Amino acid sequence: MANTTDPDARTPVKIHDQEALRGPGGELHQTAGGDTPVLTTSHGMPVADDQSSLKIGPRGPTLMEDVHFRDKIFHFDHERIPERVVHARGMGAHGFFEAYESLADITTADPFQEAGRRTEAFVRFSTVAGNKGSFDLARDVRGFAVKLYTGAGNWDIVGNNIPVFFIQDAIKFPDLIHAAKQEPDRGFPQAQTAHDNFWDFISLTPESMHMVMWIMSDRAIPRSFRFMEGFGVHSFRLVNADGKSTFVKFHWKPKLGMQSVVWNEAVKINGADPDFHRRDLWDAITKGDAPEWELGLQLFDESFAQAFDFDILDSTKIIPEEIVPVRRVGRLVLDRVVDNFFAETEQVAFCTQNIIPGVDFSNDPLLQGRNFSYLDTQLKRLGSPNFNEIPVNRPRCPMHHFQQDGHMRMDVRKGRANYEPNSWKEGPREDPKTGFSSLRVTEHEPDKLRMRPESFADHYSQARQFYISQTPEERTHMANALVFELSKVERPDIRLRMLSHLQNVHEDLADAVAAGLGVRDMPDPAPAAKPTRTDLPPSPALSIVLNGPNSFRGRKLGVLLTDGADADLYAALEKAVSAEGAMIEVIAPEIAGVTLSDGMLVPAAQKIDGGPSVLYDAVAILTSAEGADRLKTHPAALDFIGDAYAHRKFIAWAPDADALMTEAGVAPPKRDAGFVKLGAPSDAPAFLKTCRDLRFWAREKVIAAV
Ligand code: HDD
Repeated sequence: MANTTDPDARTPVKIHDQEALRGPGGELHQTAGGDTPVLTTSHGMPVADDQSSLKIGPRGPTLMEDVHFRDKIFHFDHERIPERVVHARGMGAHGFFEAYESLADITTADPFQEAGRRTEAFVRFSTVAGNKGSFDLARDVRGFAVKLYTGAGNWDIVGNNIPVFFIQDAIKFPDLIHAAKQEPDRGFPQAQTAHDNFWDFISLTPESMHMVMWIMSDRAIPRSFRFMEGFGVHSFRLVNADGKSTFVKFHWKPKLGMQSVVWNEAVKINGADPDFHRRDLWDAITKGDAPEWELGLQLFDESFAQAFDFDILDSTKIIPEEIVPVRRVGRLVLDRVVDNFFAETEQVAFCTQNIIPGVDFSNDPLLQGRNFSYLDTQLKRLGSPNFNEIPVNRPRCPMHHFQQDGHMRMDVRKGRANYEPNSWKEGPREDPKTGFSSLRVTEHEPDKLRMRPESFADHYSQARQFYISQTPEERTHMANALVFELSKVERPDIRLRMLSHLQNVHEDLADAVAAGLGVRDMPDPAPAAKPTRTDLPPSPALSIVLNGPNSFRGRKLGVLLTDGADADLYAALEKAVSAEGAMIEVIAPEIAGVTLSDGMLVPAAQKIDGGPSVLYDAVAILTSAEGADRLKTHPAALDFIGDAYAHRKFIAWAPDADALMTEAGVAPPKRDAGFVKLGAPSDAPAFLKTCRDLRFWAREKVIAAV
């Protein structure tokens, strides 16, 4: 029997009879009264007092003997583990993959053996360059790492939201990442590539030009993890029961369609809500709006690989969807948030080398290098070769092997034999029928050497193809992004070197960037290993704007409300938003909310200073005339409207908000077709319909791109 502390009364209470506290399995449940468990040390010893350390007298020195104090501080001192060397900032969620059809003719991979088969999944999204505590809206690639807990072991598809990569060979990865992250002498800039070292490396690495087009496009500033594509990047192989191999590229297609923010918005979101993407995923899942992606496969054979214009082993190239269509074979649903961020999102360990029977690697030199790096990094990060025993990493299928011991071993294996073969008739045996065997491939490479194949030499043609596949607005955003980034570069020679590459990509882009940088004498084009092909047609699948969702579903309307606002209008908006499957959030002068014209109190989600319009996909200004008058001198209210206009958002407004709108700089000549006047409640559904276009891009012709 021991004493413990009642957390409310802070008076010692007696633990009940220990026998009565045993659960069905014989385990001990210590309680501090009712269902409240007793605080214990990490060794399970009940704690009587957690408020003060043990001292000689109330003002005397602390004693070494205070084992509770030492246990607590010891554990705290060791709370941090090394953050990921890249992709440090991320957000994970649980869910499942469900196959639409059997792909047994193509692969023996477990998730695809029958229509409707569900495979448990964990996904972690991330940025690449920033540290763990950096902001979400960095201009950066997003990681899209999927772990499928299949019946034949864990299969990790460790991809990004961009289908190509900066470099062709993994040996250049440390150089790329060193150049992209903070400069080593000063330790900044954080979470951005807008600095000399990055552009120095890039401008000396022509193979990165295709990827540069993608990261300078709106793909690098997604509105939400829910609205972005994912890609496995490399060519992999699927292998069927006859040992026949088919090449495959993996795509994740968001059911909600693609959407990005504009750069000026991204910069402001980072200030208003640095956790914008994390919160968005958390909110959507906890509200029951589980995001979904369809798994798409681009399948092709050896003869296509031979005939294709580019090398399918080169990760700086895509295969346009117009050439090899994407076959949608299943859906990924994320329907459960993590219980504990560290235990799951932080400790999840993705490894490209985690494949299963029916899947195999290609010779892509980037993939081959990754297959070493991921295992190695998990040992450093998680500290033990037993990281597979952490719940989030643990395969859901049975595991039988002779690996043993090591730090933090959890499994207690029984038996005498820990080797194979053995005469004890103990332990598992290999199975040629169901076990993984590498595809038998005849390699035709006679020489051991360090070199890139000639077939990897075209660095500009697909970069150009990406650029010409964008809408005019998207092309302008790319030029602006390059101007922004290169304007942060201190050395003029680096800026000029980039311009020399851009000329090989597209003259219009080079001219726009030169103009934006104020460069008067265009440098000569960079010497190219292969001339840029101008015959590659645009690929509409590469544009975000051309692949919009035609729905406002999953998006968020921000409604600026004041006391006295028209209750019928607000009710109609609420109804229209819910009919569209979207979300609504009220922003008000005070967080307690507003009293509408009918006397109803509507609580606010944000006080206006903390809820700028950058946090919403579209906005409505529903003020009373007095409310409008009051907000006319409120800078956050004026910014709310002015920014929504500048960021090409759809704006609904009640007639009583007229004067406030004018004060915010959007007087009638500026009220283009992106504005919808809510004259009557019946106008609300029409406004939501308008919002399906997500942005009013025509405004970009009137005001400079942001
Ligand atoms: Fe990587 C993490 C994606 C090239 C080495 N990578 C990491 C993550 C993603 C990617 C999504 C985060 C996983 C998570 O959420 O835990 N990486 C890619 C893609 C690449 C790529 C799509 C190119 C196609 N990576 C790449 C190369 C190397 C690495 C060439 C090294 C040779 N990547 C790592 C790493 C990381 C990592 C150091 C850091 C943390 C981790 O692995 O678990 O091993």
